[in-house]
Amino acid sequence: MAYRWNNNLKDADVTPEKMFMNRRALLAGMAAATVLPSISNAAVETPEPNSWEDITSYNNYYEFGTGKGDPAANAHQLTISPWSVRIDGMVDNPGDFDFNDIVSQMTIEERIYRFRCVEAWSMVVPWNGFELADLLNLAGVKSGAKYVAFETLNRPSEMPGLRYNVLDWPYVEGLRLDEAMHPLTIMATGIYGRDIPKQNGAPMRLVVPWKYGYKSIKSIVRITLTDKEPPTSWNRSQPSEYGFYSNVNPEVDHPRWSQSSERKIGGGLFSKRIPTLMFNGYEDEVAGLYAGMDLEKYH
Ligand SMILES: Nc1nc2c(c(=O)[nH]1)N[C@H]1C(S)=C(S)[C@@H](COP(=O)(O)O)O[C@H]1N2
Ligand SMILES: [Mo]
Repeated sequence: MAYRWNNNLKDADVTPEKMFMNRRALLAGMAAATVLPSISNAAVETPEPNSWEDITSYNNYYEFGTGKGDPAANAHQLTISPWSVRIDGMVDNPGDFDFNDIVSQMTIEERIYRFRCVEAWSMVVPWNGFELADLLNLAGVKSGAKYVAFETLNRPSEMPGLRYNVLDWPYVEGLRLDEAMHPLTIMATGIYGRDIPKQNGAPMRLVVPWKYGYKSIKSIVRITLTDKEPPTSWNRSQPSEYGFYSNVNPEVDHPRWSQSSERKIGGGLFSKRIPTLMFNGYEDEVAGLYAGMDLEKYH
């Protein structure tokens, strides 16, 4: 990897408690920062992470119900061991990869990312995980592949929300290959140094910090390399509201509400709306992926 561990994190943002949580990753990050060219944007600071309570009790995971509290109430039913991920399509080594085997071959790091839901709320989450590029390289991406398709588990016996046709199941998402290979794109396997809770997408969920939250597909069982733009669940259900790219963009409103500001969860009654940043604050790192594209058309 050309560079790692870019999260715009300032020393002042890291409380002693959080340092304790993942000293090894933090030290690795600080060491890397001294030898690698810094690509962080000094003007953009990562705010204080949300609490464990906020992150694990206010969720979107429609396979467990559409209410914000439903995933926390219902996801305990999910069996996550054993777990395997099928990687297929345009790869050199297609097959079923055991989750524990994958993790044992990956570099697990902590990254604190801002997270922006399309519903105009946001959170700051200290993820643990590995770069998606490392997993794709393990499978060996064939030349000619242009997109990556992702699929969530579809197990009605453990996911009560699947009986409602709010989306067509299984939940699917997609990225362009260069987005998938970008070093900011991670597979999260933990939060605050603990295993990722089921309501947050155990055992492995995507995190793409410059895109609206729904791109960050949970509990992934299949990853397919393809040369065609894959379907996505939200685009299928409401094509006028949800495009393929779904980059956070304060200038392109959702048809039913403004995307120019957001409310950070956990601020209580007096929480102020804060301005939403282009590409959720990761503009320096990712704007180049979309050079020359009309971001209103390709929203
Ligand atoms: N399989 C699946 N993945 C999903 C969703 C879902 O309903 N099902 N919701 C998405 C949406 S809209 C958001 S905002 C994030 C929420 O992630 P969090 O609950 O960890 O904050 O998960 C995304 N991933
Ligand atoms: Mo969302």
